[in-house]
Amino acid sequence: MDEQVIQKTILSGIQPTGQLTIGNYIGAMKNFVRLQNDYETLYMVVDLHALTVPQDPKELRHKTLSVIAQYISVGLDPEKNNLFIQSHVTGHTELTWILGCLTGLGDLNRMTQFKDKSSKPGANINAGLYTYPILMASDILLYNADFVPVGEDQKQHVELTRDIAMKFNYRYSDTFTIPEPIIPKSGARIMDLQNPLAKMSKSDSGESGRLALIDEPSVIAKKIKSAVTDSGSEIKFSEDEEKAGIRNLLTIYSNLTELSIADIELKYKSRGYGDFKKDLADIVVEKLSPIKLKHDDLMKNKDYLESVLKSGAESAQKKAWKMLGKVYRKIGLVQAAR
Ligand code: ATP
Ligand code: LTN
Repeated sequence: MDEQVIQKTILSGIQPTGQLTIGNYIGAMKNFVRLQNDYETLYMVVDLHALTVPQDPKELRHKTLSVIAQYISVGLDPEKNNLFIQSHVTGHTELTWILGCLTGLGDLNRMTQFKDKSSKPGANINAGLYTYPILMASDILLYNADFVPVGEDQKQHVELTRDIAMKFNYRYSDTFTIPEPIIPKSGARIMDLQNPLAKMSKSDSGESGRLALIDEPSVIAKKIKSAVTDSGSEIKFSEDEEKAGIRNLLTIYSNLTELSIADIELKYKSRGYGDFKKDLADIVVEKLSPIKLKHDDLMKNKDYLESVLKSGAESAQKKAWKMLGKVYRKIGLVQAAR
């Protein structure tokens, strides 16, 4: 008899809140690509999460498709991965309600992302921003994901997901898999090029602080050239606060070339920031140009993107219904006659 190999499940999502940055790539997407061959993988565009900040409807539609195109452009094979849009699958918001009834306000109050986003001047502090982590927990638990590749800033949300899952399992018997985050050792928090003490973010960073995967090569070169460093000149990785700029650039360099920091330091031993930045710009352009070309091409082929999304959502929906049915039964909702 053939032995059936049960693959573990990987799941992650990215918000269509702007153009994907090199931070999203190094912190999360590089791992999405690396893991695609050995696991059952589900990668979503979390459009419902994006609604926690005001969105222009037309732009949101465009950005959502653009993220799917960028998933494929960085190397995710639609034949091997379930690529889909969160709102295409029924179950995420239903489970959010159920898990919300198990989540303490104290837990939500501890979430640093909520504290950061709601303390920004002029922030639109809505209930969605507050309950955001419960929707994320539903995304993960609905598919019994074993591993969740994310950047450092999402670690706390995955921890909350684990707590919610354990609470449910304890109260209603074993139901959910307890997920674990997969966070890269280097590059889990790429910083803003203009303010290297803040995270590079696709919606919060200014234009010159972030490198978009689909930036034009000339724009990339300009942004790297004007990246904030310090008055020193030595290319050296240091934890000192004033060295945050060069430390960030070294991290990007190392992640795109797979050279160790020590090797890069050696290579630039007697050279200055100018030389280093010029080389880094070439490296980033070489890495991102094919991604941009492929993305631009895919965006002209909406029929193809729609076919990818259709099959991704169909297979995700089957899993979601199954899990939601199980949860409904366990908590005592009467099964609907069909
Ligand atoms: P927003 O600015 O809208 O909050 P974002 O740029 O922070 O968005 P998300 O969609 O929230 O990006 O994150 C997608 C994935 O990319 C998550 O796994 C997140 O941890 C990771 N990520 C985001 N920014 C960075 C960064 N600067 N460095 C490393 N990983 C990052
Ligand atoms: N909150 C995440 C995006 C996200 C996510 C998920 C990540 C929503 N649902 C499920 C992993 C698994 C963020 O990066 N801001």
